[in-house]
Amino acid sequence: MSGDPGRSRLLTPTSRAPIRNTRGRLAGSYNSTSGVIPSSKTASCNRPSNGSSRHSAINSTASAPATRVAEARSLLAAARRPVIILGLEARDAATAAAVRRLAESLACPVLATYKAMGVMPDAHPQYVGGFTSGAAEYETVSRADLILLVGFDPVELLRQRWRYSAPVLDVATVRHAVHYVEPAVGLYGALAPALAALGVGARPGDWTPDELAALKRGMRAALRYESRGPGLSPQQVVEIAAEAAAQRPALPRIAVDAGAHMFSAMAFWPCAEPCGALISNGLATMAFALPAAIASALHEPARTAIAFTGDGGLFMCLAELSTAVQTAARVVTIVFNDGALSLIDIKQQQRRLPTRGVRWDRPDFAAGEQLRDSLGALG
Ligand SMILES: Cc1ncc(C[n+]2csc(CCOP(=O)(O)OP(=O)(O)O)c2C)c(N)n1
Ligand SMILES: [Mg+2]
Repeated sequence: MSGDPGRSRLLTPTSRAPIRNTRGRLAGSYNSTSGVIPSSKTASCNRPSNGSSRHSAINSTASAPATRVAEARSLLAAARRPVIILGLEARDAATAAAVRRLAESLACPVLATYKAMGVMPDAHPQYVGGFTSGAAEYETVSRADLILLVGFDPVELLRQRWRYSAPVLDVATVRHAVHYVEPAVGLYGALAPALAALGVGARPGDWTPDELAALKRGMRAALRYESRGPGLSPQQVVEIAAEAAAQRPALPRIAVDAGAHMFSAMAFWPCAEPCGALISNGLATMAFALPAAIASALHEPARTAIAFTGDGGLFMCLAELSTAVQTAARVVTIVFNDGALSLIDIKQQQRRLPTRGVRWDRPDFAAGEQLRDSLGALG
């Protein structure tokens, strides 16, 4: 995985086993949330060059009224087992720092939606895992007596019943018109000052470090996926890539496509900073990862970007390999080449439908010398 600038790399894991990671939970999916749950704002990632953020427009909005803050504080003070769930609005640097301070004062577990991954680094002992409106996080969230949503935009999740009875404190830039849950208290406006205000007098509750570590281990175990055939499992591919990436001076940013491979990429890539993983969650379009990785590489030319993509997603935007070469973008493309639209294949099987239109003969992308050489990429 040498980061030879100007040469894009195309890597194909050798797995012949189709990806069947149905234990990973479905997040928002194409056609299922779009148009149903409107997103009022889309937060942007920080510009690393000067630390400022396009998100500042949101953070310059007025703070929540003092009476609301007092209500929120007393809700928090009464809680012994709060849990923090981060959403996409929390990705700017000021909010990420404020989240960390508050979470550490409370010594509570923190979960994050896909787009918010890295706001609390994966390696932090209080970060237990992803929140995808699925089963993996249930063990943690169901133990909470207060759920603190921070910058949580409902566009990211599938529309389904909210499973928890604990009161919700919603700290967001705006009150989202359609939500999964009616909050007990909502603080709407600038996030970082609201979090700082909540932190005044905040103390650790009843969670213990051992309990948090066990919950984190349990969540990772629930997302494990062993290879069932010859070759590497999707999880191994991601872990091998992460090991190689750890040798780089700066951890590459990843961009992840829609599909079954997404579950392993998001669960097993060590995300260390806000926007360290780019994903089209919510609308969840295919063919996102490669162009997003190119954009990342052009934005930060010294930093490698990795596109994790399915073969279906890569086929949709194959010409972008040429863009990567011609713009000298430092991009590594890792294709989960299973010869299928696996996520849809799985859904057909779950509904006992005949397999139709979702499988094809696997091409050998990396050994496809004519394609590779004609693009000027490395295999
Ligand atoms: C533009 C677009 N069309 C259709 C879909 C629905 N969809 C979601 S995942 C998927 C299959 C993706 O296949 P592939 O890229 O090979 O990834 P895999 O599931 O095999 O890992 C499809 C068709 C979508 N998300 N976006
Ligand atoms: Mg596929």
